[in-house]
Amino acid sequence: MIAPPTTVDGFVTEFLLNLAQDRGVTLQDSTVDDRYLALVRTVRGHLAARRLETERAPRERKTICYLSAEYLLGRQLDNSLLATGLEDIAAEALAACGVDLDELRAHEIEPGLGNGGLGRLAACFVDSMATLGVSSIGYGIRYEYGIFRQSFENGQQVEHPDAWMRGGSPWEFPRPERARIIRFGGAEDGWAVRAVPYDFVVPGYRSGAGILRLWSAEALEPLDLPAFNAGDYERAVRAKTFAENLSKVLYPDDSSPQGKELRLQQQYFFAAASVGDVVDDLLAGGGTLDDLPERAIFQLNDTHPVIAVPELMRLLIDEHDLGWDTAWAITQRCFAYTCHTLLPEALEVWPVDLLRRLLPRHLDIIYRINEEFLLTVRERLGEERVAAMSIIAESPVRAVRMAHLATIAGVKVNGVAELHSQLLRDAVLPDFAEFFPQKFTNVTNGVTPRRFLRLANPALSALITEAIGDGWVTDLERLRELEPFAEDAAFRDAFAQVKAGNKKRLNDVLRVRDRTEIDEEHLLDVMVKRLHEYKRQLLRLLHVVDTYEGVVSGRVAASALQPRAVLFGAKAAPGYVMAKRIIHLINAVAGVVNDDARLEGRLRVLYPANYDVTLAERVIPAADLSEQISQAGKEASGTGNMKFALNGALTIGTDDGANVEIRQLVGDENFFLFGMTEPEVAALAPAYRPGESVDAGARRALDLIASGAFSGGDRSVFEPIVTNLLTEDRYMVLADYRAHADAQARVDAAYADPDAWTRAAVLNVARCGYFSSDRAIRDYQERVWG
Ligand code: 26W
Repeated sequence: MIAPPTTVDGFVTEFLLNLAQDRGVTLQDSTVDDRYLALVRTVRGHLAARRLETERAPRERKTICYLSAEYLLGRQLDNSLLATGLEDIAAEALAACGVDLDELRAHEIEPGLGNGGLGRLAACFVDSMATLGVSSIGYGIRYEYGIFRQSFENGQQVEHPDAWMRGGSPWEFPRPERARIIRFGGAEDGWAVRAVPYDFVVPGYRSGAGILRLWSAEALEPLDLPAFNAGDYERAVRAKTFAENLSKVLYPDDSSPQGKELRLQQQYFFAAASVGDVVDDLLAGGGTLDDLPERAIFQLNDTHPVIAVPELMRLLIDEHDLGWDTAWAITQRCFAYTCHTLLPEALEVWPVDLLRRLLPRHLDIIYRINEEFLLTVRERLGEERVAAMSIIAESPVRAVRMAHLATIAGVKVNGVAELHSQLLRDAVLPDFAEFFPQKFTNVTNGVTPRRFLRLANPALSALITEAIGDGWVTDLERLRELEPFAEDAAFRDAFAQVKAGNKKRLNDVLRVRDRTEIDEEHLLDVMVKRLHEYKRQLLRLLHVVDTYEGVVSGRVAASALQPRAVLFGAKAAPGYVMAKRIIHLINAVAGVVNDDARLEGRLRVLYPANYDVTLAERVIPAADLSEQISQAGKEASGTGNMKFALNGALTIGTDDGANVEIRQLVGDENFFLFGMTEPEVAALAPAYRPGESVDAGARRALDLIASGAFSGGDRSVFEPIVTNLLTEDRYMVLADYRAHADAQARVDAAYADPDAWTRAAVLNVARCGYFSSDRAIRDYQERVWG
């Protein structure tokens, strides 16, 4: 094999060669784009070599096939340089050429092929599997347009297409020779598209590699030539346009499925392509179908790929002539299901009518699986449990409950944090937990320490490495060794300086992308995540408004405020009207508060548009305070919460999701807990009357919003928000208001002693090593993949 360059000179040569051969330019007349693409080529050569090396190594028995409709990857350049150990060589080589590496870094458009937590988790997991040397392949969809780009016009969200591939997609390897045909419909009304895979090499840190295989949809025939020749140009490309629509755009809905036909087509498209790919590989390698469960496991990232279950049955029965029982015995050992939600409305169901039209054979298979399953339910638990456990829901329309199908077919079912897994057993799927007690397990989420600590926070990484060596990058529990340094004044000083430096680094990007900045002396208070009512951005905002009202009404002296910058980052699903109204309100409050001299600049609200992985990498290391304030029992896990704690922010949070485990690890004294617990929420719910006992501070905030103070005197703009809180308040913002405000007061008091604050921050870092996605993957190996 041709060894890629691992010296500065070799790197220079390769880079210049790529400029000349790929871009057809010399260094002198190259554009940033040319230089960026030539650099990617150079680095990609190392990734390819790594991949080949990994493939030649003796195969592990079982390959983990991670099926996910979303991968929120973030930029690739820095991670690739880190993983291959080329960081210093590339920096020196480019410097020698007079090329600005930072400019090339900034040139990369991140592939945003996911909505939020679920998609980012998938990206962390493929990183960890590659690093741990787990034989793995991630399967997904190569969306031409990822999560929309968000801008604000008059404070309101506007969505723009995310053309992330404009300028090419230089990291991927097209694999047209592995293309497959995917068929939809029945015998009479059938149609088909071609699924073409594009491989991204997922480099492990310093060794190993996995691949991410993303499917792109193409028409079987690119052009209807007779139609073209007849002058009907529209009809000539109709089939092509239709086929390409399948992988055209990521659905921007987070947590509320819309039952759209195209979405089901996307799901089947990538699930079928992936299952077929794995089975072909097995047979090509001399394996037999009986070997499949020993050789592969399909990990279902939520219900989006669950149609893979009947697809494997169809493949085994219709194309490989196995009998039903043999096929079912194999299938039942090949899948495992991870649930990522607790919201009932996020559990996917597909109308039977739609399935009958699009995938009639699969519907038949689902019916038979259900029939046989319900027979045993009837026998063991009695007729009265059948309706609740059926895969088929009868109302409001006949529909397939994908979570039931996944649970029946899976070897294991897991939630994503201790509390979530418990609620999954007790509240979401209680009948199934009783029927299959041994199936249910927990794997608490994790995040990759490479991207979210080593790369995002270079200064803290250097400080940690100086103190305890660099083993933490692949063994994050070693952060424990930092604990004694919390008592070391010089270390605390250095730590505080790192935080200050990270605020400067944040400002470097905020100034360019948003023409704004934070005051580097302010406590940086951050709430970044998708905009959803259950996450309760409104709870944070009401307290901001209450604080503002206190000063302008003269009850509180501005000089008494702990200076704070409150930073929000969030996209709303385009059809989620209330979420968009909340975005409008945040921007409106920011406009008024930031302009009011009476606050003496001690309270600032920032809302940079288009929060994405790239911005997260700057915001998280700079944060002092992490807002994790969902209604208890609603956030399955959260992963931002882990990233903040690992970067030395303290959490203000409810007893929800993985917050529970973070608090247990860092200790109560290093965490600002507030609010009702999940059992308290459940107990209050039936009798909750939000308007009846509104806290005085919340009342002042609501009145000020209702008065039109943030809408130029127009009382109608935000009236629906106020009315909703006072009459419905589904997520009990008002019930938790006082507890939240009091916790914020505790934050202020704690921040007034900077040294004590820093001590707590150091302990957060030292005690959160558990939240590495490496640990999560090991847990999957032990508890799920066996
Ligand atoms: C459109 C239907 C739909 C339904 C659910 C789309 C997306 C979902 C996801 C399950 C939502 C999601 O991203 N869940 C998040 O998963 C993270 C990773 O496990 C958790 O940390 C978050 O708490 C959870 O909200």
